[in-house]
Amino acid sequence: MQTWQPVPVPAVPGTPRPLRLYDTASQEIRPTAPGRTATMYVCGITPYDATHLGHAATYLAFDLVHRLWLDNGHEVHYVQNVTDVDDPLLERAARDQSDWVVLAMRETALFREDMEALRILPPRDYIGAVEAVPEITEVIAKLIASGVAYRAADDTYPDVYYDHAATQWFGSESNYDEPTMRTLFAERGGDPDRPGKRHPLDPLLWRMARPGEPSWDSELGPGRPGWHVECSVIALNRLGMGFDVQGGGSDLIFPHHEFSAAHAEALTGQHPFARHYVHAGMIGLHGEKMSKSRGNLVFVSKLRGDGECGGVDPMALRLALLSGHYRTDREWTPDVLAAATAQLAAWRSALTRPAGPPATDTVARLRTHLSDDLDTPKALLAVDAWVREAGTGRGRDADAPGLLRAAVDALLGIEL
Ligand code: 5CA
Ligand code: ZN
Repeated sequence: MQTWQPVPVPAVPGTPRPLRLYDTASQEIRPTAPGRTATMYVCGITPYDATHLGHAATYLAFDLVHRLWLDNGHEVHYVQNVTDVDDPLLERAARDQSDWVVLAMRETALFREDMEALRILPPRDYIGAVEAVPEITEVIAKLIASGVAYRAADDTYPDVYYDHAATQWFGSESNYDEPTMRTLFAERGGDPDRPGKRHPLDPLLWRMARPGEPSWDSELGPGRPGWHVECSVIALNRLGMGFDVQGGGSDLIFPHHEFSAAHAEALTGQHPFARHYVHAGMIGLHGEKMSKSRGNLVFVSKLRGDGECGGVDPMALRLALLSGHYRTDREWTPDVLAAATAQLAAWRSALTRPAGPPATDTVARLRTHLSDDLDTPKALLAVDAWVREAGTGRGRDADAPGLLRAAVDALLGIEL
């Protein structure tokens, strides 16, 4: 799939700091340890509605990972998928009597625009499930051949399922116990009660064609892929086993990331699939997780286009979403945006001065906080402190505004 346009990332003088991130599997903050090329897979959208602030917050968190690795001199091989065929997309298209392909293309195009407006660096590989069907079916056939996948006992629709307990590593990503897994499996797209499965937790790999549903011919028979195997295969075929970061929102911890890892581990006999599993907290509105199914959404595109003054500045949106820590579930309110808008104006005004207080320490603090599990609240306070001092007019360092501008651009992605 076509990806989106990058923005330039300025080099920042001074000493970079290696990035440490919380890993859901080991439940601790650990250093990331990429080779020359850092590798990251982040789960992409299911394009049946526009990008909301929850999506934006999650992609923004991984954009900071990307930027900190760049600051450390790594190249970054970033892969993201688009779940451009799945039940929620087909259901929405049916509800609106629209073509699911057109719906997916439209919402993906809007997502690209939103990502560009927010200055989120694009993935190198942006891959749709549909274009990946041949590589996915190849893997499913191998899983069947090795005995870890099976056909449901159903003469009409012998769908393919994965034996959830096929490897000794199952559960090591989420650390959830079985009752929790069962609850989440039922809530998040699983089919625990499907007759013909060997175990309620076994996830779908290949759904045989039903009347009126899109399907692809393959050695498995006509059908379409399940959700977890899609990400498993797209990541594995581009990044290999043991890539640096698998990312997404915390609603993907189970079953999605557990099974994405499990499929790849069963296929290769190697562990781990990813060296860090990194999860962003949920953005809520009116006390509930912002979600397409609940409909309590604030759209990035709507905010950009809104208002008498020609819409919200995407940099204010970016700052607003960075004002909370990425792992914290947090509420979106108009106050969060108002505070960020004022903060952005203060930062910009301070930088219009020809000189300011020395910024070397501020940049070092920015790096220290961001490399410590992306502590954006502290990073923003460091910039605030410089801006306050600049406001006194006593600073005489003519290089300081330029240095700070470059650091805020490169590390926080905010153009001042
Ligand atoms: N296509 C799958 C992943 S393969 C999917 O989950 N798509 S999605 O459109 O539902 O979500 C896209 C990303 O946004 C996921 O990482 C998800 O965890 C994240 N996300 C969804 N809602 C929120 C929210 N309210 N707050 C933060 N992140 C969210
Ligand atoms: Zn995914």
